[in-house]
Amino acid sequence: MFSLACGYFNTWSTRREVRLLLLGLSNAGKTTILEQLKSMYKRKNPLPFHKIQPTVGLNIVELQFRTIKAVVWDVGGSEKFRPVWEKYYQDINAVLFVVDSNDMECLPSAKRVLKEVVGHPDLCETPVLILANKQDLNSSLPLEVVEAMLDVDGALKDRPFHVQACSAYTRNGIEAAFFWLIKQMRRN
Ligand code: G3D
Repeated sequence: MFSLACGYFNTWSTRREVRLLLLGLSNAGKTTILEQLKSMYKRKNPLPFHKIQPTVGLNIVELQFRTIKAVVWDVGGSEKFRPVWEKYYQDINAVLFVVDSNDMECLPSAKRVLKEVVGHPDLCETPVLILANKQDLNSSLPLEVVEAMLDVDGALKDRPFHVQACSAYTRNGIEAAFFWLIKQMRRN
Protein backbone atom coordinates (compact mmCIF):
# COMPACT_ATOMS: atom_id res chain seq x y z
CA MET A 1 0.00 0.00 0.00
CA PHE A 2 2.81 2.36 1.00
CA SER A 3 4.70 1.66 -2.24
CA LEU A 4 1.49 2.21 -4.21
CA ALA A 5 1.04 5.60 -2.54
CA CYS A 6 4.68 6.47 -3.25
CA GLY A 7 4.15 5.42 -6.84
CA TYR A 8 1.18 7.76 -7.19
CA PHE A 9 3.13 10.58 -5.54
CA ASN A 10 6.13 10.06 -7.82
CA THR A 11 3.94 9.90 -10.90
CA TRP A 12 2.18 13.10 -9.87
CA SER A 13 5.38 14.93 -9.00
CA THR A 14 7.30 13.89 -12.12
CA ARG A 15 4.37 15.10 -14.17
CA ARG A 16 4.50 18.60 -12.69
CA GLU A 17 5.10 21.01 -15.54
CA VAL A 18 5.70 24.74 -15.27
CA ARG A 19 5.93 27.41 -17.94
CA LEU A 20 8.64 30.03 -17.62
CA LEU A 21 8.88 33.13 -19.77
CA LEU A 22 12.40 34.41 -20.48
CA LEU A 23 12.39 38.15 -21.17
CA GLY A 24 14.80 41.07 -21.25
CA LEU A 25 16.27 43.61 -23.63
CA SER A 26 18.43 42.47 -26.53
CA ASN A 27 22.00 41.69 -25.60
CA ALA A 28 21.19 41.05 -21.92
CA GLY A 29 22.39 37.45 -22.25
CA LYS A 30 19.10 35.49 -22.46
CA THR A 31 20.27 33.11 -25.18
CA THR A 32 23.57 32.46 -23.44
CA ILE A 33 21.80 31.73 -20.15
CA LEU A 34 19.45 29.35 -21.95
CA GLU A 35 22.39 27.53 -23.52
CA GLN A 36 23.95 27.12 -20.09
CA LEU A 37 20.65 25.86 -18.67
CA LYS A 38 20.41 23.31 -21.47
CA SER A 39 23.83 21.96 -20.60
CA MET A 40 23.12 21.97 -16.86
CA TYR A 41 19.62 20.47 -16.93
CA LYS A 42 19.57 18.55 -20.21
CA ARG A 43 23.09 17.15 -19.94
CA LYS A 44 24.00 18.67 -23.26
CA ASN A 45 27.37 20.24 -24.09
CA PRO A 46 26.90 24.01 -24.31
CA LEU A 47 27.63 25.74 -27.59
CA PRO A 48 30.85 27.79 -27.58
CA PHE A 49 29.87 31.39 -26.72
CA HIS A 50 30.85 32.71 -30.17
CA LYS A 51 28.43 30.26 -31.84
CA ILE A 52 25.38 31.34 -29.85
CA GLN A 53 22.98 33.27 -32.04
CA PRO A 54 20.50 35.72 -30.51
CA THR A 55 16.91 34.48 -30.54
CA VAL A 56 14.90 35.52 -33.55
CA GLY A 57 11.25 34.71 -32.93
CA LEU A 58 10.40 31.95 -30.49
CA ASN A 59 12.67 29.39 -28.87
CA ILE A 60 11.12 26.77 -26.56
CA VAL A 61 13.31 24.62 -24.35
CA GLU A 62 12.30 21.86 -21.94
CA LEU A 63 14.40 21.38 -18.83
CA GLN A 64 14.09 18.88 -15.99
CA PHE A 65 14.71 20.24 -12.48
CA ARG A 66 14.42 17.09 -10.37
CA THR A 67 10.68 16.39 -10.36
CA ILE A 68 9.67 19.52 -12.19
CA LYS A 69 9.61 19.85 -15.93
CA ALA A 70 10.12 23.48 -16.93
CA VAL A 71 9.21 24.69 -20.36
CA VAL A 72 11.13 27.90 -21.03
CA TRP A 73 9.71 30.26 -23.62
CA ASP A 74 12.38 32.60 -24.99
CA VAL A 75 10.57 35.12 -27.14
CA GLY A 76 13.45 37.40 -28.22
CA GLY A 77 14.14 40.86 -26.84
CA SER A 78 14.44 43.17 -29.80
CA GLU A 79 12.06 46.11 -29.89
CA LYS A 80 10.14 44.73 -32.82
CA PHE A 81 9.28 41.52 -30.91
CA ARG A 82 8.20 43.24 -27.69
CA PRO A 83 4.62 43.88 -28.81
CA VAL A 84 4.14 40.11 -29.21
CA TRP A 85 5.40 39.26 -25.72
CA GLU A 86 1.95 39.58 -24.22
CA LYS A 87 0.62 36.78 -26.44
CA TYR A 88 2.67 34.44 -24.21
CA TYR A 89 1.64 35.83 -20.81
CA GLN A 90 -1.28 33.47 -20.14
CA ASP A 91 -0.62 30.44 -17.91
CA ILE A 92 2.94 31.51 -17.17
CA ASN A 93 4.20 30.29 -13.76
CA ALA A 94 7.19 32.63 -13.53
CA VAL A 95 8.92 35.39 -15.46
CA LEU A 96 12.72 35.37 -15.84
CA PHE A 97 13.90 38.86 -16.62
CA VAL A 98 17.55 39.16 -17.67
CA VAL A 99 19.46 42.44 -17.46
CA ASP A 100 22.97 43.37 -18.52
CA SER A 101 24.60 44.60 -15.29
CA ASN A 102 27.49 45.96 -17.32
CA ASP A 103 25.39 48.37 -19.36
CA MET A 104 24.35 51.27 -17.16
CA GLU A 105 22.74 53.05 -20.08
CA CYS A 106 20.29 50.24 -20.82
CA LEU A 107 19.03 49.92 -17.24
CA PRO A 108 16.47 52.78 -17.44
CA SER A 109 14.93 51.05 -20.50
CA ALA A 110 15.06 47.71 -18.71
CA LYS A 111 13.26 49.33 -15.74
CA ARG A 112 10.52 50.68 -18.03
CA VAL A 113 10.08 47.36 -19.83
CA LEU A 114 10.04 45.40 -16.55
CA LYS A 115 7.34 47.72 -15.20
CA GLU A 116 5.23 47.22 -18.31
CA VAL A 117 5.61 43.44 -18.16
CA VAL A 118 4.74 43.04 -14.48
CA GLY A 119 1.89 45.54 -14.81
CA HIS A 120 0.12 43.35 -17.33
CA PRO A 121 -3.11 41.88 -15.85
CA ASP A 122 -2.12 38.31 -16.83
CA LEU A 123 1.09 38.59 -14.80
CA CYS A 124 -0.11 40.57 -11.78
CA GLU A 125 0.78 37.84 -9.23
CA THR A 126 3.38 35.90 -11.18
CA PRO A 127 6.73 35.37 -9.41
CA VAL A 128 9.63 37.19 -11.05
CA LEU A 129 13.26 36.14 -11.10
CA ILE A 130 15.61 38.91 -12.19
CA LEU A 131 18.99 37.75 -13.43
CA ALA A 132 21.56 40.54 -13.11
CA ASN A 133 23.85 39.01 -15.72
CA LYS A 134 27.49 39.62 -16.79
CA GLN A 135 28.79 39.89 -13.23
CA ASP A 136 32.05 38.32 -14.42
CA LEU A 137 33.04 41.70 -15.88
CA ASN A 138 34.97 43.98 -13.53
CA SER A 139 33.01 46.96 -14.76
CA SER A 140 29.64 45.39 -13.84
CA LEU A 141 27.41 47.29 -11.47
CA PRO A 142 26.99 45.77 -8.02
CA LEU A 143 23.70 43.99 -7.36
CA GLU A 144 22.37 46.72 -5.04
CA VAL A 145 22.85 49.33 -7.77
CA VAL A 146 21.09 47.17 -10.36
CA GLU A 147 18.22 46.61 -7.89
CA ALA A 148 17.93 50.32 -7.20
CA MET A 149 18.08 51.28 -10.89
CA LEU A 150 15.31 48.82 -11.71
CA ASP A 151 13.28 49.90 -8.65
CA VAL A 152 12.56 46.25 -7.90
CA ASP A 153 11.06 46.98 -4.48
CA GLY A 154 8.53 49.34 -6.02
CA ALA A 155 7.75 47.37 -9.16
CA LEU A 156 7.53 43.89 -7.60
CA LYS A 157 6.31 44.56 -4.08
CA ASP A 158 3.06 42.58 -4.42
CA ARG A 159 4.52 39.24 -5.51
CA PRO A 160 7.39 36.84 -4.81
CA PHE A 161 10.57 38.05 -6.48
CA HIS A 162 14.28 37.47 -6.33
CA VAL A 163 17.21 39.33 -7.87
CA GLN A 164 20.24 37.15 -8.53
CA ALA A 165 23.70 38.34 -9.53
CA CYS A 166 24.96 35.90 -12.15
CA SER A 167 27.19 35.26 -15.10
CA ALA A 168 26.14 33.18 -18.05
CA TYR A 169 29.85 32.80 -18.85
CA THR A 170 31.03 31.39 -15.53
CA ARG A 171 27.57 30.03 -14.47
CA ASN A 172 27.98 31.75 -11.11
CA GLY A 173 24.57 32.41 -9.62
CA ILE A 174 22.62 30.43 -12.23
CA GLU A 175 22.02 27.38 -10.05
CA ALA A 176 21.12 29.52 -7.02
CA ALA A 177 18.64 31.46 -9.15
CA PHE A 178 16.91 28.30 -10.33
CA PHE A 179 16.93 26.87 -6.82
CA TRP A 180 14.84 29.89 -5.74
CA LEU A 181 12.59 29.46 -8.74
CA ILE A 182 11.90 25.79 -8.16
CA LYS A 183 11.16 26.48 -4.49
CA GLN A 184 8.53 28.97 -5.63
CA MET A 185 7.06 26.48 -8.08
CA ARG A 186 6.78 23.84 -5.38
CA ARG A 187 4.91 26.30 -3.16
CA ASN A 188 2.26 27.08 -5.77
P1 G3D B 1 20.30 38.08 -25.82
O1 G3D B 1 19.87 36.69 -26.17
O2 G3D B 1 19.68 38.59 -24.57
O3 G3D B 1 20.14 39.06 -26.94
P2 G3D B 1 22.99 36.97 -25.90
O4 G3D B 1 21.87 38.05 -25.49
O5 G3D B 1 22.86 35.74 -25.09
O6 G3D B 1 22.99 36.84 -27.39
O7 G3D B 1 24.31 37.74 -25.40
C1 G3D B 1 24.65 39.01 -25.90
C2 G3D B 1 26.15 39.20 -25.79
O8 G3D B 1 26.53 39.19 -24.42
C3 G3D B 1 26.96 38.08 -26.44
O9 G3D B 1 28.20 38.63 -26.85
C4 G3D B 1 27.26 37.13 -25.27
O10 G3D B 1 28.40 36.31 -25.48
C5 G3D B 1 27.48 38.14 -24.17
N1 G3D B 1 27.19 37.59 -22.84
C6 G3D B 1 26.10 36.91 -22.47
N2 G3D B 1 26.18 36.56 -21.18
C7 G3D B 1 27.35 37.05 -20.72
C8 G3D B 1 28.01 37.02 -19.43
O11 G3D B 1 27.55 36.47 -18.44
N3 G3D B 1 29.22 37.66 -19.37
C9 G3D B 1 29.77 38.30 -20.44
N4 G3D B 1 30.94 38.89 -20.25
N5 G3D B 1 29.19 38.35 -21.64
C10 G3D B 1 27.98 37.73 -21.78
P3 G3D B 1 28.52 39.04 -28.38
O12 G3D B 1 29.93 39.51 -28.33
O13 G3D B 1 28.31 37.78 -29.18
O14 G3D B 1 27.53 40.11 -28.71
